[in-house]
Amino acid sequence: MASKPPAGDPVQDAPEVSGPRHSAAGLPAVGHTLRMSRQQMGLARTARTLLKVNQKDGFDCPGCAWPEGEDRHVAEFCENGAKAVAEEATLRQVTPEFFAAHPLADLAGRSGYWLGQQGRITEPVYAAEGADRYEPVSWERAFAIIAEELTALRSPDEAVFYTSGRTSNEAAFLLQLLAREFGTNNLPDCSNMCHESSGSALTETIGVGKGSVSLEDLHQADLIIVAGQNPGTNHPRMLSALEKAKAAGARIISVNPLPEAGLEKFKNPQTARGMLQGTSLTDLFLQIRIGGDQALFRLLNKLVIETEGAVDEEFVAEHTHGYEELAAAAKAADWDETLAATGLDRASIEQALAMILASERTIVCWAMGLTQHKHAVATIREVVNLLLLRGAIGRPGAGVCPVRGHSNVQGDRTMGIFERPAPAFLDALDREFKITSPRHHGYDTVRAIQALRDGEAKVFLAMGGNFVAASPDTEVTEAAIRRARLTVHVSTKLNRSHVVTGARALILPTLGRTDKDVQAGGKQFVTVEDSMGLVHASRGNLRPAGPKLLSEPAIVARLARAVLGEASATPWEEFERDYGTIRDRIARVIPGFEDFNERIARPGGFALPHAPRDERRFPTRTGKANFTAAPVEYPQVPEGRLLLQTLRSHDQYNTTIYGLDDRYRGIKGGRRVVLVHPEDARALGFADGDRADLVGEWTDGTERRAPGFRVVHYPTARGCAAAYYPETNVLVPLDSTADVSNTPASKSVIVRLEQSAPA
Ligand SMILES: Nc1nc2c(c(=O)[nH]1)N[C@H]1C(S)=C(S)[C@@H](COP(=O)(O)OP(=O)(O)OC[C@H]3O[C@@H](n4cnc5c(=O)[nH]c(N)nc54)[C@H](O)[C@@H]3O)O[C@H]1N2
Ligand SMILES: Nc1nc2c(c(=O)[nH]1)N[C@H]1C(S)=C(S)[C@@H](COP(=O)(O)OP(=O)(O)OC[C@H]3O[C@@H](n4cnc5c(=O)[nH]c(N)nc54)[C@H](O)[C@@H]3O)O[C@H]1N2
Ligand SMILES: [Mo]
Repeated sequence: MASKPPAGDPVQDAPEVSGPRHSAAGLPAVGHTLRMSRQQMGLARTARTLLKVNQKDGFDCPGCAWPEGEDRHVAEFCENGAKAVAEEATLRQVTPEFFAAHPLADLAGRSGYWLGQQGRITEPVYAAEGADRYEPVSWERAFAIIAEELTALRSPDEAVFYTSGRTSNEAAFLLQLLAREFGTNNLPDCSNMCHESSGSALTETIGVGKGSVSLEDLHQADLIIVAGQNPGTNHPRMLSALEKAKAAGARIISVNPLPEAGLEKFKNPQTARGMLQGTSLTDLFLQIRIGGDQALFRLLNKLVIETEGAVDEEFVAEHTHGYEELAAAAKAADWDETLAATGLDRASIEQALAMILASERTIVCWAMGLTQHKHAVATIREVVNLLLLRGAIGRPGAGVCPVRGHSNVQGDRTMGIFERPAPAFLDALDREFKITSPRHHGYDTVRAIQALRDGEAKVFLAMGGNFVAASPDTEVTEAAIRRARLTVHVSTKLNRSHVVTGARALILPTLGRTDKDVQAGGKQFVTVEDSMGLVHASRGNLRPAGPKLLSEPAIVARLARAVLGEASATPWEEFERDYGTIRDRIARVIPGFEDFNERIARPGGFALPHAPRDERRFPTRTGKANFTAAPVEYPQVPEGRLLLQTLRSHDQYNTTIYGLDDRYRGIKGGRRVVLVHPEDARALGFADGDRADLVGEWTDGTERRAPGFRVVHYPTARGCAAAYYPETNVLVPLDSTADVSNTPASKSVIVRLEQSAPA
């Protein structure tokens, strides 16, 4: 059976609203999954792919970075993982005829949803300077165009190499090697907009910028705090782990401005009982004001310090630094101020404290609700303070758990996709390849946009992702990209970044996770690292969308030969032939990957070392785990304004829109909605169903507008609002970023509502 043709555009955005659900998954999720998959892939391909997701001989789910675990069911898939697979494995195709029929001006008027629904890109295409549309181009010519522009630059630092988080370890390693041989550390990635704040906070406090727990730890925990995360939609398989932990007696606190369905109740589709009854997950819901988490954790830390016997003194004495400083700062924490910052009541904070004190083994999980604020790094450090006080790190059932987004975003960073690489990494790279890597730092995402805007960067190449839609300040970012000499996108599917281009533009179609990858050296596999530092192989098994697609490692290897030419002693051709030879080099450059090829051959892969987790060793500057005592901050919202968070619906993967519903929040058929507490909305003069423009107010006096939203009365925390990304990225000022990590503060945008002009 063939796939169904995509729906037409313009997409009708007419949301219907029925209020939040109280449980996640269950039968509707299974039905929904199968329907979407069949529409994209047909029946046979649906069965073939869904049976291979996250199996030991299968491919890594491109959905999220949650680990697989030992007890894989035959159908170890979740609704949103299946949607990610269907989106990639679709039989719909974007061919040269498509580009002939749709000039750039036409494509620029289409929604991101429509672009994505057109299918897999089948051939490289090129838009010459001044051309009105993309035309087919040979791979040789495409690489020659890139080489021509790159070698014409005055400095290698005028080039930017962006990476999204689906790129395999092998491709990522080659890409950073190419950038550094070429002479730049301009390697921004989606992580700069995502968990950079976690990496910054964890590196400083525990010495390793990654989470310290395994799935087994979650199963053994007494208490799991889930703060600023919506796993029911974004990490559905995490719900099984929470369910298992609960069954073993764990308690769960969720800290969130929104009551999220998955955290309330989980109906496990893998068990009959789960389907019928479901498990209530959250024991205590702290409905916090946006940005109030640092204040909350600071007060909790004060209360822990003041409770006789609550601090793990042995751990603190032996393994930490800076306790006195934290204790002094915590003393100043104040109930009234904390209640104002958090919007919580005293009784619930006391209840949280009691649960923390009753727990021997505590884990804190978090995601974008903590990382995308001005004071995000300070907030995450405060979370670490709590765990250090309780000695809850480096022992079973306890630790930090930043839950990553893209399926290999953590691995890409391990491979050296980083604008501020450690000198030791560069030393090892230089030794192995006999090159001299630049030592000065490169651009992160925000700085790359500023450089493009200011004419200081001229070539932009993206290994996946959707840079213009995912980045903040859409109008500024689009204008910045349009100033580039050349934009290049290595992509599977069409998106907005392909139609907002530099003077010259290339789209290079590539294999995805589900595709079979055969090179001169035979069938290849790639490797990925999940959110818990486990490395394993991923093998696609589907026929690619066409004979002209190249794999990501092949694209980088051929590009490197075109750009670096004879000057490069790196065996790029060999790397393309046989990815095992790339892994041999990774094994020699990156600690933890010794005997990579041998260890990856074992079913299930292997775990990377993590000093705090494995040996309670903290490789920080002080040689100990560091307490920190940043001043407490929380957003100050002027009268008549709301604090807007920009978040994901249930039917999207970042900028990829699967559909127009957000089932768990009771929203159907549209995405231009703004969720506001009924009393706040009424006070501002908006009834449920009214139409409003969101007007962003930034400290420099500039205003940004996102027009035409349906106001939805919704039980969010008071003073707060929520609307979907990327439609609201126009509202996030480019220089509204987190201190230290420079992550766009896309969860704290001050807005006012204005009556929309009649349509
Ligand atoms: N299906 C699906 N899966 C995905 C993705 C997807 O788009 N779709 N994206 C992937 C990626 S790249 C990532 S990074 C993750 C993102 O995973 P999440 O971080 O879960 O994604 P968001 O939708 O941004 O949700 C943020 C959550 O934090 C809450 N929150 C907002 N502000 C605050 C605050 O100030 N304090 C607290 N305590 N909570 C707050 C919001 O109410 C919401 O529940 O998911 C990954 N998985
Ligand atoms: N306002 C606001 N902005 C945000 C966020 C937010 O919460 N609010 N979240 C931020 C976060 S957490 C993230 S991670 C970023 C996401 O930023 P990105 O990672 O840049 O964006 P995605 O939408 O995930 O990219 C989707 C595109 O990737 C391509 N693609 C998919 N699979 C593959 C593959 O296997 N190979 C290649 N080469 N290409 C592939 C497809 O062409 C697809 O259109 O957005 C950030 N932006
Ligand atoms: Mo992310």
